[in-house]
Amino acid sequence: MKRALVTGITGQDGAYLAQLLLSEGYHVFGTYRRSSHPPFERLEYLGIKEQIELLPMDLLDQGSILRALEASEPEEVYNLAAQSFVQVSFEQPILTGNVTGLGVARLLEAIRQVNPGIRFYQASSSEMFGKVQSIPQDEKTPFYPRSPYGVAKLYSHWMTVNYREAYGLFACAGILFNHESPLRGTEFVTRKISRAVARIKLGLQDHLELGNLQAKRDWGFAPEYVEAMWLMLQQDQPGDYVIASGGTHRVQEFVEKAFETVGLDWREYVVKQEALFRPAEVDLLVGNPARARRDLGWQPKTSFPELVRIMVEADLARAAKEALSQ
Ligand code: NDP
Ligand code: GDR
Repeated sequence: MKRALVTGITGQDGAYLAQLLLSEGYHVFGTYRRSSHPPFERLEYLGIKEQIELLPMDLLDQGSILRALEASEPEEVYNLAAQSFVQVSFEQPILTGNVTGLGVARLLEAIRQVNPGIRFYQASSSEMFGKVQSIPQDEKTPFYPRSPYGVAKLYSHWMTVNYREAYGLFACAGILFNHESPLRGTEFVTRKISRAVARIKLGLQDHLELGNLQAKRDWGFAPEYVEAMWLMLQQDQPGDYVIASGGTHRVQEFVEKAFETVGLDWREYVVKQEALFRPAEVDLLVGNPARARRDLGWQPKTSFPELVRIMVEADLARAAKEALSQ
């Protein structure tokens, strides 16, 4: 039985990746941070919590990283842990740098020490392209991050490349564009919208506050994107891959489609809130996943309208339960 350690297993991607690895017959270990409130909601939603061996670990604490590696003895490590919210990175740039940037250096050092034969996946991000230098973006596009989060991800991206080149680690960076699902955190724009649309439809909320509606993102479906992570670690050679849908849509289009799904006119409910605009914005992202298609045989399957529908329907089911409990 292959053994894998997933950091950030309590997040959106961690839950879907754990589900995939279990279906591939892995013994799955996952790390969580101590919290005053149980953080395993997503693993419970997918009904897989009991099949995962959970280990306490914080990317700020070197000892806990070493202990998680020693306890799990993994062949593969997927590093999904991060302070991942761009907006918060403007408020907490030092914490974001420490977790999302330096945290990866801590993990790479621990792998080098414990077992340099471990295959390593790093969750790099399209946010590293920031103020894009060419359209569409691929593995050769120069980076120009626009937030403390993007800068921290760029550091961890280059550390992953450097440990591959300097020490021969089998280290891969997946440069993933935005990917969404019913398990997306509620502060990210797609889930904020799908949740609000469902709650407005059922009379639980009366409006939705949003910031910049003109930014364009390349949105895909998260369960498909975690497959690409796994595929990267199954190749003969390590490498970096752009994972994207290849399409791009304005935030406003997501809003329109989501309200349309429940037969409402978005203009009656959406309120612009200046505080939700970012000090520096990423205006346009659109990826070219040709390399992943060629080398990994990976391609996106879920269209933009399907993605919106999946998310709104899942939130309608949740809102119906909420309405019943009131
Ligand atoms: P989430 O925010 O849903 O999950 C982040 C995970 O990191 C959570 O499990 C969180 O734990 C954990 N974490 C946060 N801080 C620490 C810490 N100090 N030590 C250990 N663990 C910590 O992110 P996603 O699942 O959406 O994304 C997964 C990864 O992929 C992230 O690194 C993200 O930056 C990156 N990424 C995501 C994309 C997307 O569109 N979703 C696109 C490109 C990259 P807790 O539950 O306790 O908060
Ligand atoms: P992003 O995702 O910053 O691309 O990072 P997010 O959903 O937060 O923002 C997307 C775009 O929507 C605009 N926007 C709003 N965003 C939020 N969160 N809330 C709002 O009310 C709102 N109104 C407008 C934003 O300005 C932005 O342009 C995500 C994260 O998952 C990162 O971890 C990951 O690396 C990147 O995707 C790829």
